[in-house]
Amino acid sequence: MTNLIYKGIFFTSQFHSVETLSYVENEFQLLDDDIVGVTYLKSGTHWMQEILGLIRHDGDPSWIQSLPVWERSPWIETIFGLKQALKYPPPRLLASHLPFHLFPKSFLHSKAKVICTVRNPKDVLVSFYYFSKCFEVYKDPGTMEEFMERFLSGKLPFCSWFDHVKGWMEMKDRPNVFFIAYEELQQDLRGSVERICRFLGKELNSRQIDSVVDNASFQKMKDKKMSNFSLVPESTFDHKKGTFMRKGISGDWKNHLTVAQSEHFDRVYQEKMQGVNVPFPWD
Ligand code: PPS
Repeated sequence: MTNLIYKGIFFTSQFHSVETLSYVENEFQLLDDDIVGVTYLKSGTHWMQEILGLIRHDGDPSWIQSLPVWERSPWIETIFGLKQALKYPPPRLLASHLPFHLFPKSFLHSKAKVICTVRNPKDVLVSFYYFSKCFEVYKDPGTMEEFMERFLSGKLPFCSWFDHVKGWMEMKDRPNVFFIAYEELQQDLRGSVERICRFLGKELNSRQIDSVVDNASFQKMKDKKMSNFSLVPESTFDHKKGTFMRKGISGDWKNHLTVAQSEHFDRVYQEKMQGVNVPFPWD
C-alpha cells in the first residue's frame, strides 16, 4: 500500500518524495494570509476546501466550478501540490494531511490560519476502506477486519489517526487554529459556515452564505466534475469500483462494523485517547 517511509510515517512514492517532505517541513514558508485546511484522510478535506473556496469568492460558485480542487487548494506535501503552492499568487488556499510534527515549521512564526476538520474515526475507517478499493496506489485493502487493524495500529499512510488528531489538538488554543468536526458541518452547515467566516474575519451577507451552503451540499459536489474526483484518471482511481463522493453521511460505520469490531475499536480508542479531555461529537 505504501512504499516510502519518512520519519517513520508511510507515504506513497507516486505522490511524495523524501525531498518534498523534507522541504515542506523545514523550508516551506507559510505566509500570514495563507489559509490551510488540515485533515486526516477521509475527514472532509474536499468538503472544507469547497466551503473555503466559496467563502473566498463571496458565495459565487464560478471559481470552484472552473478548476479542480487540487489546483484550487494544493496539497503541499505532494510533489505536484508543492509546485502548485509555490507558484500560487497569494492569498493562498492550501491543504494538508500532514501530522503536526511534519507540518511546515514556519507555521510557528506565522499568522497563517489553519482549519482542522476532524471526523468520527469509525466513519474515517469505513470511508478510507472503500476509497482504498478504488485508489490504485493503495492497492487492495483486504478485509475490513484486516484494514481496521492497520488503521488502529497506524500502519496506513499519513500516520495513525490518533497521533494526527492528538498532535493537532495541542495547537487548539492558538488564535490562528480553528477546529471543526465533519459532524458539525453535517448538523448545521449554515452555522458552521458562519463560524468559519468569523474565524477568517470574512463578512458575508445572508444571500452569500446561502450560496456557500447550497453549493457545498453533498449532491451539488457529487454532480460537479471539478469537485467529484471524476477528472482523476482511471489509472489512479478506478471509477468502476466506486465513487469518491460515496455516501457523505455520519454513522455509516454501523452498517460496516460488527458489534465485536466496534467494541474492539472503542477499547483501542479509549486507551489511545486517554488524557485528551476534549469532547468530540461522536464521544
Ligand atoms: S481525502 O481523499 O482524504 O481527501 O477525502 P476527504 O475529502 O477527506 O473525505 C471524503 C469523504 O467526505 C465526504 N464528503 C462529503 N460529505 C458530506 N457533504 C459533502 N459536501 C461532502 N463532500 C465530501 C465523501 O463522501 C467521503 O466520505 P464517505 O463516507 O466515503 O462518503
